[in-house]
Amino acid sequence: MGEKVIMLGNEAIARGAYEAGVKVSSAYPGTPSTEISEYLVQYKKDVYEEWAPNEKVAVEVAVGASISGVRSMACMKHVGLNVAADPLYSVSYMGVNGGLVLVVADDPGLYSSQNEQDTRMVARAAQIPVIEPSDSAEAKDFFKEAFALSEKYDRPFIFRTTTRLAHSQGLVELKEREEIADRPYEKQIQKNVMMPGNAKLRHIEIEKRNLELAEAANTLAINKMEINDTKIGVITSGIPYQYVKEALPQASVLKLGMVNPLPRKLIEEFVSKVETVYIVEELDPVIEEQVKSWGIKAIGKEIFTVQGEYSANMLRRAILKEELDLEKPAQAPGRPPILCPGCPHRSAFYVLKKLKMHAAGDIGCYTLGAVPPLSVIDTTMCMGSSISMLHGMEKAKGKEYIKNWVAVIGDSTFLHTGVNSLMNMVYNKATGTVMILDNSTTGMTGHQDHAATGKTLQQEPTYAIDIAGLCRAMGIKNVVEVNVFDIALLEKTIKEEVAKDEVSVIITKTPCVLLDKSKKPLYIAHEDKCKKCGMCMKPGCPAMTKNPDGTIRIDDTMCTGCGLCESLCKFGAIEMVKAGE
Ligand SMILES: Cc1ncc(C[n+]2csc(CCOP(=O)(O)OP(=O)(O)O)c2C)c(N)n1
Repeated sequence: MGEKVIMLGNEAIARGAYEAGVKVSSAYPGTPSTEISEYLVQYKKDVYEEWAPNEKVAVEVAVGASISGVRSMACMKHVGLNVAADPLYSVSYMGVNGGLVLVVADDPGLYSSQNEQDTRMVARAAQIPVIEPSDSAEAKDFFKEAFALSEKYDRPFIFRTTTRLAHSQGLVELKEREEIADRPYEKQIQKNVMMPGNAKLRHIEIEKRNLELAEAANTLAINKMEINDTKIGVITSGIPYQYVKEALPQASVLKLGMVNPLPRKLIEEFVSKVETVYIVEELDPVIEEQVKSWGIKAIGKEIFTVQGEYSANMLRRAILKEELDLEKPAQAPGRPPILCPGCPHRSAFYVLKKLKMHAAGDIGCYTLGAVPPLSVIDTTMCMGSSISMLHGMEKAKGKEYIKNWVAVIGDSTFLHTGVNSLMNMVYNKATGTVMILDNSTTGMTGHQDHAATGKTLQQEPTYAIDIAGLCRAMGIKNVVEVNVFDIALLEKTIKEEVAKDEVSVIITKTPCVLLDKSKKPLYIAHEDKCKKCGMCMKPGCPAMTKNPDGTIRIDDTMCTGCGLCESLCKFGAIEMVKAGE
């Protein structure tokens, strides 16, 4: 018996990777998948792990490692799989050499995402097998199983998790690392060069492999039938299995560890043993539609939602028709999301608002520039899109139309996909202004390093991409770097750059306030000097409040000493009281 420890789902996946003998992992951060790579660092002696600039690159790195003969993986959130869709569909044809598993974390309930897409749909479209664990122990053990199956059937696998699994803890039994010998590399043009003649043959081959796998799924231990009371039979997988066991402890359950392809014979056998079949799956009716297409009567999305997370109570209500008169848990007061006190993004948005600018926004902490009191951002769609959308507006309406517009993008997002959009602006003779809000980190997902921070995932020093130099290398003449808290200079710079009939890039290089742990100055407001003009309140800093008489108070437990309020006060009512030591 190995040691038993409590682990987060993400931690257990990292442990599973270690135990499975994985040698290479590449990832781009994305909640709720980010911590897998961070936990992997503890195994750096045996596993190489890295941050890639985006998910497409991460998947390609993992495919390269697999072809060379080692077990490899890539991690991402669900929308990251869209970025990696191009290699995904083709590696499906190619298959693997060393086992290849892509961890993809879905986010039912949209805790931290821009949509609620279901990775199983993408996997089915790309004909990629999917394994889904229900708790931390399975996260580790099924992950190892995924590598064995990947090699046995020559298929890349997707390991699907959700926020609830990634961020819940459970008991895990540790095992030794399997020492997996590297598979020999063989030059196989037909398998690894996806040009039409080869791909046609591979398509036939993978259809065959998937059928074999679907047959094998009927007897795989990770697909488990639990026959109890046969009045109700539930087909489920992943985290919803836990809700089923809590709400319907007497019911019979078919718990699927592999959700693509489905084990048809096993499902038919299960259905024959029970009276009423329910299919309980969060998000899309992926299992349900297939099962019903086989002529099986089952109840699914007629009574369950396709939105958000499920719960045991929701199942009690829907299946048992229980009128649950539950005491409402105490509600915390609503707190709309806001930028942290001292966040450099606030200063940038304050100036943009003052200039009555519109911004094509992007994904990151700075998306909060869309909400009051800043309300500068008009659009946010997906990573990298701000720059290309601004370009589209200009091409639609002409250069004068975008004179009061900028694109706003973070440093990590710029390197992820923004850089391609900027190339497009230069190439296609755009005149827009792009603001790169460079806070020297991937802030939104919890401070991951990236290609311009000068540190690797293992915190080793490395070459730091020079973002300004990169923009200049594209031929952009107007590349200006500004301290974001120098609001007078920033205002002047924005006015000058948007007036130009050429592409401009303004880089506001000021580190994320949470990165800099040094002691900062503190500011206080002098009530006697305060004229209640409200200027200092405009940027919406959470450290600033009004006294009952309308004068200003600064909460010294929240103030981070950025000085934005002081620079806005014309009456000397805000003063630095404690300089950094
Ligand atoms: C395709 C994709 N991958 C990952 C994410 C998760 N994610 C959201 S914002 C972001 C990057 C934020 O960093 P940055 O652009 O530097 O802005 P900051 O949050 O630091 O202001 C990431 C990785 C996502 N939403 N979409």
